[in-house]
Amino acid sequence: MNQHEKYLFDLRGYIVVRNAITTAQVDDLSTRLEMHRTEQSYILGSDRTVMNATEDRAWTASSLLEWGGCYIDLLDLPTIRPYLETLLGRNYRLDHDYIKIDNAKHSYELYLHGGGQGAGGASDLVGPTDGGQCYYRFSNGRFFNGLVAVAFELDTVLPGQGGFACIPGSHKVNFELPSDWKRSSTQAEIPECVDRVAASAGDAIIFTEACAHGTVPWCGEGERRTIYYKYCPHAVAWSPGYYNSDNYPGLTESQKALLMPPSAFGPAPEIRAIWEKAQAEQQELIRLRKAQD
Ligand SMILES: O=C(O)CCC(=O)C(=O)O
Repeated sequence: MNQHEKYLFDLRGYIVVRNAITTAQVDDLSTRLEMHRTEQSYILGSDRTVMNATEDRAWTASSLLEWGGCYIDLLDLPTIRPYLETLLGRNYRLDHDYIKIDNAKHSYELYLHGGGQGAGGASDLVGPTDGGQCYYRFSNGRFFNGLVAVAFELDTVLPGQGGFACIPGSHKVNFELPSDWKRSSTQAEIPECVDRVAASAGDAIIFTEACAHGTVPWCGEGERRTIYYKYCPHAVAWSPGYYNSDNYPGLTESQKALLMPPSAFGPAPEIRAIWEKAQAEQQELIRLRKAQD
């Protein structure tokens, strides 16, 4: 992450990384998405607040990682890793992943959520407790973020069509977002202080969840398909469900480390051993339950 990018991220709460994924990677991600989506789908994967069936192995929920190919590669991409290391420190983890599709059929109002230091207010989608999970600060020469989102664009989003929006600088604000600015059902209603971010297929928008953000109501002809991989410092958890790296064969050690459940100790070998024991016990429980049926 170069000096200009650090400056812009600190100033605005987001940056756009151009060509973060190649055309071949966009094609692979796109092909796998089209294989899995249905007429109705506009969100795929999971924010991991919804568990699958109860017989699932160890606390797991749907994940785009099940689709394999470049969905696995996105986990630890060389073009993105240096940004995550700078913004989160060395020990960070993937907390959740999903895809959102904006088109004429599935267009949303802009709902600005997040906001540093609890600025989203008590009713905020991501800050209903104290807002502490949406933290952002820079001190002792480094960034601290409670959640960093990487939004990979599979389609080009031109100015005026829709896409990612945020109030630049709101990750550092000390006042609650005025309630009449929270929701805009049309583009015309969007307050002037909101940045609407155009991007090309293959670009990644990296933003801190502490920046008040949302999606511009879609006015384009085609659609916008965006993949979100969201990362936390190791001791932080947003989702109640954790990944189980056993579900995704062939992962590298560093990919496995990124899927470790949260703890203050990061993916240390002794912590991994505890998690492996928990998984094994869960497997045993599933086996015993099946034997009883
Ligand atoms: O990229 C967007 O449309 C905004 C996504 C969003 O609101 C979120 O990730 O919480």
